[in-house]
Amino acid sequence: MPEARRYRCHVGLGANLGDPVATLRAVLEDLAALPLTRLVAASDLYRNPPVGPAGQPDYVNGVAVLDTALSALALLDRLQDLETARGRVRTGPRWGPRTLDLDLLLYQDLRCRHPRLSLPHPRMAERPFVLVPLAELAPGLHIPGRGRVGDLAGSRLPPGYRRLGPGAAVRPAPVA
Ligand code: A4P
Ligand code: MG
Repeated sequence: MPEARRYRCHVGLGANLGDPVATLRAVLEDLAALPLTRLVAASDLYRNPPVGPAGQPDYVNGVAVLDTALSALALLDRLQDLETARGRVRTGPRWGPRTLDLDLLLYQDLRCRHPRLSLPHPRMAERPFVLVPLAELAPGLHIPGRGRVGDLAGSRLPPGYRRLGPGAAVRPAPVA
């Protein structure tokens, strides 16, 4: 039987309630255990100031690279299940605090506007908390219509950013 085609995906991880570092480390293991999916690489984790309503705790953010044979919507379902399993509550203000946020940033080079899924993630190119960890793994990656990740991220850590070290216990090799 031929092996199913695998699609390269980039997933943004964020949390600012509970123990964000422990949550993101555990979620990287959950991502590695998804069916038909391989965790290819995980960035360092970064503590950084919130974008959105003030008065919420700092976030911890990172990025994971997956190769998956799941469809984009099936992968989104799995990501939302993981958010729910970690106590994500979907009430409260837009961009308010959360125990876990998993954003599907890119699914190969798919562009889509579906009621449940926009790809590339519409705000990823403006957000240092996405670009900084993504640039660590894939500086040459192009965000369709926006540019090269390494150029968008810049060469210095933005103010208020602190690198916390690897998110995955065993760090897979960086990707091109
Ligand atoms: N949805 C559509 N496209 C996607 C996609 N590509 N990936 C839909 C994931 N979901 C997508 O998402 C709302 C709906 O978007 C979902 O039902 C899904 O079907 P959500 O996770 O419930 O809500 P959200 O995350 O609050 O919305 P949004 O607008 O995606 O917010 P962001 O852009 O994720 O921002 N500051 C720092 N420092 N670090 C952060 O991680 N995160 C946010 C949230 C705000 N400020 C932050 C951070
Ligand atoms: Mg989100």
